[in-house]
Amino acid sequence: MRKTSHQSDTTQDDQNSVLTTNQGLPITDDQGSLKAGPRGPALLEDFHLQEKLQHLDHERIPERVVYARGAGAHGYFQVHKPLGHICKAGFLQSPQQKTPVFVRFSTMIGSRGSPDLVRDVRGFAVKFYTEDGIFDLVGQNMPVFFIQDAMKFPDLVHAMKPEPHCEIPQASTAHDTFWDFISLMPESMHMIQWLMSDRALPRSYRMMEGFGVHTFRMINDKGQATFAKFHWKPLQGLHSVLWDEAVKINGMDPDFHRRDLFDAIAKEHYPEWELGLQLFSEEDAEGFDFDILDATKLIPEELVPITWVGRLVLDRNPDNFFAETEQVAFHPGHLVPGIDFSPDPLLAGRLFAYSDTQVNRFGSPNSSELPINRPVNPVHNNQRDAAMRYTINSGRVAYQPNALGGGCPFQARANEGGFQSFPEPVADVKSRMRAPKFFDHFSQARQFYVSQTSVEKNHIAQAFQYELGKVETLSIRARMLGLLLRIDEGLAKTVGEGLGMDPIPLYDADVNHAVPTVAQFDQYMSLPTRWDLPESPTLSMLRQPNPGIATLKVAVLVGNGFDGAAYSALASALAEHKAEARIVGTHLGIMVNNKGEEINADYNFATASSVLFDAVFVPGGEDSIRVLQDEPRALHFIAEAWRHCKAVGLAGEARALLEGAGLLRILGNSLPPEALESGETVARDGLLLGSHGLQLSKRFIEALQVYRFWSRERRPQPPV
Ligand code: HDE
Repeated sequence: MRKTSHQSDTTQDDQNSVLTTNQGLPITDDQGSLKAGPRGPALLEDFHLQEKLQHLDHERIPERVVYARGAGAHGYFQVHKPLGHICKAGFLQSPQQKTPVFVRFSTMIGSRGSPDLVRDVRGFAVKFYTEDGIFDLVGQNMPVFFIQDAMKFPDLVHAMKPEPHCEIPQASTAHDTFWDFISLMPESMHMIQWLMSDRALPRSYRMMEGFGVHTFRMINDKGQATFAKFHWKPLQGLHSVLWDEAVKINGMDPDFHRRDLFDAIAKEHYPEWELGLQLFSEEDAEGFDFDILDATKLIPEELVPITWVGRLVLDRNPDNFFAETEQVAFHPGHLVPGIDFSPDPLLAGRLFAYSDTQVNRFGSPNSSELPINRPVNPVHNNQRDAAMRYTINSGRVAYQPNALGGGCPFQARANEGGFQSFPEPVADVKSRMRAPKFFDHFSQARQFYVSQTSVEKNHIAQAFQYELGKVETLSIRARMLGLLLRIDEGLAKTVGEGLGMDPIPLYDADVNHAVPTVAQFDQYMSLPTRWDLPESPTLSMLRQPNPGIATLKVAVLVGNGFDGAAYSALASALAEHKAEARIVGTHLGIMVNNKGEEINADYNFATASSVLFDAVFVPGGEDSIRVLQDEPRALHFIAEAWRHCKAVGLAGEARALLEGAGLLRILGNSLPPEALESGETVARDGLLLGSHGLQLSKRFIEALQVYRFWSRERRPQPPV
């Protein structure tokens, strides 16, 4: 694989490195400033102190106005089969070719230091360093967006960000200005369904889908165009956490997603995604009920199936967060020959905004020269100068046409790899109107909702109850309930119950709350909901198959004297499936098992919590269980894992913990008494009991594969 240019810029101090100033002057004392005597005033001539302080004073650049919080990784992309018949892009032609990539995942709403597990859409931006230049696919983990037209983007962002008078709340949509805007913006209803779903709380960046959102065009060698929508499917499975977990993870480990990505790559569990394309023609597009230029709509897979065309692998962590993840600059307008835009009016605005925002972030149009942003192929043009120019262009010619420079650099012909915009015919009257199909704001929102399992529907309703419950202005809540009525009556009612309000159809709601403009807006600007759209199972996360348990983390709770055999059986079964056992001990350092063997604890009960793990297992061992029975944090750990519907394995004597964890009361009737006495493996709703190490581990792996046991949500819960 050809190295990307930024790899050659990495420097590392070795053991012989001597501390120098930025001018290369070796420094003898870096511990104190230069003073007139030990107690004397500091001297102005201390250039070393000045240089250090000045550098620190300028170490921050403006964070991204949106998508500021993120994490990135290097990797490569490989196509499965040549795609020349659809797209002539060079990097899509040879399965042998590995194209280097840098990927940055992010949240949209929070600032750079905000926690990872906030309810939000996640950015999924991929920079391909192709031989024909940079291609940026700047997408997200939801296939639709809040708005249809770039004109509304600044309004959306202002409404969504912390309120300007008090800068509250950080990284949350649960406040009045956001819902005020949304309740007056029926086109956002589809995205809002996604945002209230568990998709907005991914378990890991590695376990979420990605979408290019807009319609793009692919062009083959003959100049023929096909419309395309981009999809990324994670091979690690598609998982989310519950809201209750998310809130707690933000406290226990605000870097949960960032750490998870970094650790997985460091352990060589390289995350992978399949790249998929939904390909369709102009005629297909005309037949759809929705407009393919409307970013608030998706194309159901039942209508246009996905063709899986390649594989993305992330296999290298950045060496330096700032130089790579913070300075990477994406732009949807970075294209290569073979890929072009559609005239989506949201995308059009993006084509201006990204280069503009980067001048703000870097203070210069030269950010394309930063190592992480440089293409791997050479750059030749007549652009010169500006702040932080690194390239030293020799010669006196910086214009075109020229004879003094021999005419260089030459324009490339299309058949020599030159980019040519797709010659789309354009002839219409200038106006700010939208095309008619843009006005169906509710049908796909409903289709998304009805395609969810009942568990997912519940979570959506709970999310609305929380978000709207945080809204203080009653008329905003009422307007939102009115809009929800147009998606699903049951949803509107359930949300209303939580708010103590009856949903009222929008016009009445508006009359009641005296917001007449909304009634006008709604009446004239939206088409009625199509109640008959069929379910689309791929819109539901839980209806998708679970590929395996690789990289899932199991907490193993132990005190000294724990059953070494039960632990070893589980640890090796997990390792066989590339999942991990992590020891949570009554203390850090060495824990001793019932055979006198020693094992290092990864966490103690102060540093670990069940929300950081995918499942919990407790080996038996009388001494260990006696201690754990008296450790409220261990009992809470088990009860909470149960409450979050995770697999819970209690080996041998560990079944005694059922009572302290409050589970015996809940399960009493469904567990035959002999199950508690005998060593036979018993499995109930993801609770595994037994004394036979191998048998129990096998059942535990099966439970981990199921991942969550949602029926528990309908049962009484232990008090945690
Ligand atoms: Fe962005 N967006 N965006 N956006 N966006 C930015 O660019 C913008 C939109 C997305 O990891 C900014 O360099 C406008 C849709 C991601 O560095 C800014 C509009 C989608 C990232 C900007 C949109 C995205 C950004 C802020 C509507 C999903 C982070 C910093 C017209 C397909 C990329 C920056 C990274 C970042 C503008 C809409 C995704 C301000 C004007 C739709 C993943 O330029």
